[in-house]
Amino acid sequence: LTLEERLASYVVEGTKDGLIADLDAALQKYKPLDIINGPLMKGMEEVGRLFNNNELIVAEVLQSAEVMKASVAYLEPFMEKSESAVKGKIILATVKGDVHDIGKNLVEIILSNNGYQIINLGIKVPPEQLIDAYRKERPDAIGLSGLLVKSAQQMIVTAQDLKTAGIDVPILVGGAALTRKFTKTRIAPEYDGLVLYAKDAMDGLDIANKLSD
Ligand code: B1M
Repeated sequence: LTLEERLASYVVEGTKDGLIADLDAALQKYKPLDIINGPLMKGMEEVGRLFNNNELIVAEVLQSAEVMKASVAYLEPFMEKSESAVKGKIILATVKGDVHDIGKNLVEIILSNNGYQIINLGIKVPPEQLIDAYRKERPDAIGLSGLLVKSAQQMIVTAQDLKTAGIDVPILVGGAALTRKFTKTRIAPEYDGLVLYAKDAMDGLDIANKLSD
């Protein structure tokens, strides 16, 4: 197997034997984020495909998630960091009913490495908790992540609840079940402030930077 194929296979197999040595080798060739978005994501996509075909069980997918998390944690110190002053404060959460947090945590790393103060509320966050956190923290934006089809619906409910609470800071949304179109036609009309779709963590950073300018 090539280095890239081996990196994907650690995720698919859910094993860490040899992982760090190969991540070190990859760092000689690629930027940390390109390793994540390239071979490691490719492995995750394969995990999703196998899981969908009932060829993997949840316990196995969890092991794959562990490998992904360990890889991101190992690569994080090698990522570029801007020395800039704080550009803004952002609350991040995976919406109610959804436990997927790898993508959200990647967004946290990218934003905090680039001058944002992040309040990460974790997973399965109901609107009430977001509203409380908003009132306590007064963030410049709220970031919502969700990977399940039902999470896209939950984002609509969350936007409605935030609006009812009088909140209108920009909302950044992302995750596999969402699209730009869904964001524009289904979530944005339910909210008074901006609702912006990010296709990945770097896109999220670009949007945050545009907002803070
Ligand atoms: Co789940 N799962 N899972 N899972 N899981 C999916 C999402 C699924 C597509 C797999 C499949 O069937 N093919 C499917 C969803 C089906 C659907 O609704 N359409 C699914 C399912 C069904 C489930 C369960 C219901 C399974 C079960 O119990 N029967 C269950 C759900 C439990 C719940 O949430 N209530 C479940 C559980 C799990 C595990 C716990 C085992 C594990 C998660 C571990 C964890 O996160 N700590 C897991 C995993 C790992 C996956 C897959 C395989 C990989 C997800 C991932 O981490 N990707 C996933 C299939 C797939 O996506 N290929 C799948 C890597 C990550 C970096 O990408 O999160 O997409 P992602 O983030 C991207 C972008 O989306 C974006 O940026 C990131 C890239 O830079 N992004 C944002 C995300 N959030 C953003 C926020 C932003 C901006 C960008 O701004 C705020």
